[in-house]
Amino acid sequence: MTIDFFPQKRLCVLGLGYIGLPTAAMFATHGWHVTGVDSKASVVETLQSGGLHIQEHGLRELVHTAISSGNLQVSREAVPADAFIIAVPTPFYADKRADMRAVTAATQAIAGVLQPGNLVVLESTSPPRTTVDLVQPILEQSGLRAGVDFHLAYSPERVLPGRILVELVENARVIGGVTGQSAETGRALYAAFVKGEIVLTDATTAEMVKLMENTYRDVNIAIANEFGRLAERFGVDVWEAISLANRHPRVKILQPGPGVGGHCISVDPWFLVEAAPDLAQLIRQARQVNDDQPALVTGRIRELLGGDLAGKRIAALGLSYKPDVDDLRESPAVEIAHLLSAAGAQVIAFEPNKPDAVFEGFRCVDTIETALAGADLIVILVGHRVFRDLVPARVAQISAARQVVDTVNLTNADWQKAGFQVTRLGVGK
Ligand code: SAJ
Repeated sequence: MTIDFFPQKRLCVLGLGYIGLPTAAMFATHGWHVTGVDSKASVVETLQSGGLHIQEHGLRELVHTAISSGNLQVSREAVPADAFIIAVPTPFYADKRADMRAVTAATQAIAGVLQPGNLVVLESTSPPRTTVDLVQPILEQSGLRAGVDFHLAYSPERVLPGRILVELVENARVIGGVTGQSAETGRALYAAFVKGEIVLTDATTAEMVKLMENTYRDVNIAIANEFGRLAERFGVDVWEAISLANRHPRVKILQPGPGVGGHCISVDPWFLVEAAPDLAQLIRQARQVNDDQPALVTGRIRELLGGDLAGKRIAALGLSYKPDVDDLRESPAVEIAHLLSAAGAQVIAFEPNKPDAVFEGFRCVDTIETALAGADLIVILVGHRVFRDLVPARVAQISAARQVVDTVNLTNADWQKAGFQVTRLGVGK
C-alpha cells in the first residue's frame, strides 16, 4: 500500500528567484497546485503580467506553461498548503556573517498558516544547524511540534545556473529530516519530478553537505588561481600546465580566472568560517586567494598601461559572474570594472546577456562595437561563447586598441596575427 502524503497536492514556495521559481514551475507542471510567494511586489507583478525577472535556459516556456495551466499562482502572501519550500536568499553582511533575515521572515510567514501534517522544507543555503536552531523554534511558535505534528526537513538545491532545469530533475537530491519520517515525507514531495537518486539523512548533515560541496569547489579554484600566480613567476603557461597535470588519472585541477563570483561559491564558505573560525582556516585562506583575483587583474592592467590608469579607456568584455549567464551578483568582472574606474580609467563595459545593465562608476553599453571603439585596452573578463566566436581581424578593424588582457584563456594565435599584444592571466614570460 502506498501512503498518500499529500492528498490535495498544494505547495507554497517562498522566494521566486533562481531556485524558487524553477522549482515552483516544475512542481506546477507535475500535478501540484503551487502558490509562489515573493516579498518583492515587482517580481509578483512581472510574473502576473506574463513577464520573467530572471533569465535561465528554458525557464520562460516552463513558467508560461505553469501559469497558463492555472497550477502556478503568484502572490506576496504565504497561503495554507500541504507542503512549503523556503528558497529565499541567504546573503552575508559586510563582516561576512550570514544574513538570515529572509529565512526568518519566510519561516514566520509559514508559522502563521501551518497546519498539522504539513511538511516544511528549507532549501536556502544556511549555516550548520539553521533548520533545528532557527527554523524549528519559529515554526513551533504555532503551537505545533516539529517531527510530531508537522514534518521539517532541509534539502539543499545543487543546480548549476545555466543548467537549472536539467539538474533539478537529474541531480541526486539530499533530504535531511528532523526525524526519519520528516525525511521520508520530503522524499514523497520531490519524487514528483526528481529522477536522480533521493538520499535521506538528518537536517544538519544535509546543511553541511551543501556547504562542503561549494567550499570544496572554492578551495579547488583557489589552488588553480595560486598555480596561475606561480606560473607567471616561473615563466610557465598555467593553462597548458593544468591541462597536462589533468592527464594524471587522479588529478582534476579547475581553471584560474578573474575571481569567484555568484551567489553561492563566493558566499557559502563564509558560513563555515563564521560558524567555526578556529577550525576553518584553509577555507578562509582559499576565500582570500579568490577574493584577491580582481585586484591582481587590475594590477596587471595598470602595469601594461604604464603604471597609471588615469584617463585610459578600457573596454571590459563581460560582466556576469561566469560564462553564458545573465547573473551579475558578486561578479569579479563587475568588481574589476569598479577597481579600474576607481583608479581613474574610463571603463566601457559590455555584457551580452544583460545589455541594459547599469552601474554607478562606469558606463555599460549595449553593443560590443560601442565598447571596442575608442578603447586603449581590451580586457576579456568572462568566457562567453560570443566572445570565443569573435573574429580578431574584425575586432582590429573596430578598435584602435592593440593590447588585450585575457583573464579566461579564450584567445588564440589569431589574435596575435591580427596585430594584438595579448596578455593571458597565469602565463609568465
Ligand atoms: N570558476 C572558476 N574556475 C573554475 C570554475 C568556476 O574561476 O574552474 C568561477 C566561475 O567563473 C564563477 C564561480 O567560480 O565565478 C562559480 O561558478 P561555478 O560554475 O563553479 O558555480 P555556481 O556558483 O554557478 O554554482 C555552484 C555549483 N556548485 C558546485 O559545483 C559544487 C552548483 O551545483 C550549486 O547548486 C550552486 O553553486 C549553488 O547554488 O550553491
